[in-house]
Amino acid sequence: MNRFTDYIDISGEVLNALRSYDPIVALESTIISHGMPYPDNIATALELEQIIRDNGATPATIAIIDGRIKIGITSEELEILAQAKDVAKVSRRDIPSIIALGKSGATTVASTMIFAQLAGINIFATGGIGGVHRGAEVSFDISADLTELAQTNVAVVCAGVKSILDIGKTLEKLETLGVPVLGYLSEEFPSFYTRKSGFHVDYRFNTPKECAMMLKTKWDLNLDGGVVVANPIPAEYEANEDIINNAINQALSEAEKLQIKGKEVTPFMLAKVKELTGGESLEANIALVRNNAALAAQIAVEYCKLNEK
Ligand code: PSU
Ligand code: MN
Repeated sequence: MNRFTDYIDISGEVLNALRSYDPIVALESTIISHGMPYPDNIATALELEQIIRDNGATPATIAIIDGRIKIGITSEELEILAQAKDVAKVSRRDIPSIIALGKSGATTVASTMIFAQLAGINIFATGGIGGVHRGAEVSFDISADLTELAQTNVAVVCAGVKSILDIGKTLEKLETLGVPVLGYLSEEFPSFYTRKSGFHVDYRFNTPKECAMMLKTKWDLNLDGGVVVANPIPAEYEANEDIINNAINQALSEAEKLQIKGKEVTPFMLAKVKELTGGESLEANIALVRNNAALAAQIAVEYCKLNEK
């Protein structure tokens, strides 16, 4: 017997939406605990939830609190995640240990996808996904987000990947894994802080309805796995490319000097880039996740309509 429900607490708001087959958008918590400074992280998390409601869907922020999987969190739980004391970064392989030990954890793209799918949610908004790190041919550092996208049926609306990663290798790996990459109103794959990366996407999609039809088609055909919906940052919020690239290069050389390894690499790089670019990167980061939350909600609304027919 499948006992996964024994481990999950679903908030009243999300439960109501699930029961009436209303559109729902999942949100991750690593972006709160390890991706943004306090208290901007709380303000942003609350704002994202509101943007999703304003666009006609129900937000479901996902995390592990004291060994319980939370689908939809309270303001007290948000405070715990935002302060990030004793909050682990939880990817697929960390899940059973964190739960069995009764600890709290912030979910990455991979683990948020897993819990979203368990709860019956298939659209998820975030900032950027993990990918193939620069120098992966030596370090083997490739995010578990990519293998999750290959097997878990959740669409991830993001602003591409940060150039702390090797964008070309990340796209190659997604191709190998059979993960579709859609460009929303764009022929180019965005690089998080800026709209361009020099790499193209296979297909441009122009409306939330087109995206929803693509998702329905994929999953109707039992083509298991996720989809990357790449939604470039709005032009007025783009960061200065030179400032970002200088910061990334400096952060990379510091990570190498300090021999940062394993799951610490991404949080270290994110924190360093943030420190070196100050307000510039944070403002862009907040603007792009807002943009992704709105699009994800619009896709979720259209996806629900298609399934009502
Ligand atoms: N990239 C960002 N911001 C983030 C992350 C990545 O620009 O907050 C987080 C996401 O939660 C992502 C995780 O799933 O880092 C990837 O970590 P790793 O590379 O260790 O798999
Ligand atoms: Mn890694």
